[in-house]
Amino acid sequence: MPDALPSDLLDRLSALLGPRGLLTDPADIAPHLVDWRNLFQGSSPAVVRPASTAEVAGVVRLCAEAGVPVVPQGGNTSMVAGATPDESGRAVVVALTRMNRLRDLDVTDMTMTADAGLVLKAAQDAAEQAGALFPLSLGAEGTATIGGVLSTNAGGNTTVRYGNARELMLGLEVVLPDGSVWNGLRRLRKDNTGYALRHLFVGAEGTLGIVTAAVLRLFPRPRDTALAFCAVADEDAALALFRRFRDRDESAVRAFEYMSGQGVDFAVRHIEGVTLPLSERADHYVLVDLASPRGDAGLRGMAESVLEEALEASEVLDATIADSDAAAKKLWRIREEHPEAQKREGASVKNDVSVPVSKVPEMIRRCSAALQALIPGSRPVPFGHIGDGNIHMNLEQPEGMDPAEFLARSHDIMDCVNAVVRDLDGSFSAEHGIGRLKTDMMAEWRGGAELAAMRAIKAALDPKGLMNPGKVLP
Ligand code: FAD
Ligand code: 2HG
Ligand code: ZN
Repeated sequence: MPDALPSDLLDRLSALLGPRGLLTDPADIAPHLVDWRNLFQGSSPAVVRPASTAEVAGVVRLCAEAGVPVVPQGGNTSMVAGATPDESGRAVVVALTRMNRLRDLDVTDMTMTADAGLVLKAAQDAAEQAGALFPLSLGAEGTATIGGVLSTNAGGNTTVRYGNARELMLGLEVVLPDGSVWNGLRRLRKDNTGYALRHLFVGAEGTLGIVTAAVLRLFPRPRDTALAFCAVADEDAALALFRRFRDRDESAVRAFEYMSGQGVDFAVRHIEGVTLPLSERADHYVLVDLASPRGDAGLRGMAESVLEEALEASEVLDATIADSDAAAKKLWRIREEHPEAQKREGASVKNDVSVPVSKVPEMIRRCSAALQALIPGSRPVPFGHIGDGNIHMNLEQPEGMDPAEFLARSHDIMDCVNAVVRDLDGSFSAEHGIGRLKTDMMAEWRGGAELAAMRAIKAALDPKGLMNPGKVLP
């Protein structure tokens, strides 16, 4: 429906971007209008695909002049429909994926400067080719972009060691809502010069401007690694094992992931090539990923010795340590395929929550019981980043239930989990953000002075409210 745009805007966008930079055919636009979870179907007359910062600035300026909203989009893997336009058909989607250059990489500064549309995996590969490490790692890394992971402040598997995306960023280049360009691509470790503007845009989910490039931190590459897949007695045992490894050598714990028996069952059932690596099924598992830049760190020996202690303490029931890179990848797939396996099993509701690490076992147990009481036969699938206190407290529909009937209970399910999480001083969104899905929770959780300050920031930078409207703020 191109006539949803003011007359001549399309012509001006076309003149600015050329044929490769502007999509108006509904078939070409369609994949950009629906979120990864198929929760929201948006509408838009055009998707623009700028190839440079100047082109992004030009698009934003033209749209601002015409009063047309813009929706930044990277790999479109948002779990909360943050990159999906609304149904009005008024917004233009700005897809950043043609901006995928690595601008610079410096192993003395240990930084790289990348376009926002560079895919996360490509950034990891570039760092590795230079003999370094860009540590951010998540299941969507083959599709998610640098602009997307920064705009959601993505966490993922290595937060426990390296921090969230925010901690991995030193500088940004941003096109502001009026079309002006802020070049903050400074690669400085020390720079106390007023408000840390760059941090405003991290986690803003595209509501304050469009990130066009970023300076990212690099780390020494691992020279010794070890990966163990363990069956553990219960949630407390999972946490106790985390503490054992952390006490032995905190710097070596690159990832520490919890999985329930239910989640692993789904992965084995639905994902080709995924098998249970232990002789007996268990109700609780963890994946322990150790890495050190020291070639002589002896991590396999360390893993064996810690696991031995934990076996004696009856925390660990059984364990296997990968004996090759291929075996390690296979073990990681059991964890990484959890979202896809859950999708294939049927309808599910996600609860990306966090609590203080010490409260994780209680949170999982209380939420699981409350959810099963709420919807008899439903199947809790808690999994994720236990070392960060961030569990995906997901719920799979009862077998045989109509998926639509189950999804109609989504808000009850989220409320049920959130009540426990609130009681334990946690957060209703640990790493996926707010997007469109969770805006109605903001007033209750972040109301008062906090939400008022957020609104003031939004109004100052985007007075016309054209930058990803309807996201984050209620
Ligand atoms: P998109 O989905 O395109 O956009 C996400 C948000 O950022 C939207 O609000 C969008 O408007 C905005 N945005 C995108 N690019 C820009 C830009 N250049 N400038 C300004 N705003 C922009 N998240 C985690 O934190 N941890 C995980 O472990 C994790 N695992 C995942 C596994 C799977 C299988 C999937 C599908 C998703 C997972 N996610 C995870 C969700 C997630 O947020 C990301 O995959 C990633 O951060 C989004 O990147 P993207 O490029 O796809 O962004
Ligand atoms: C992960 O950790 C992602 O795999 C997705 O954050 C979690 O599917 C989910 O709920
Ligand atoms: Zn996650």
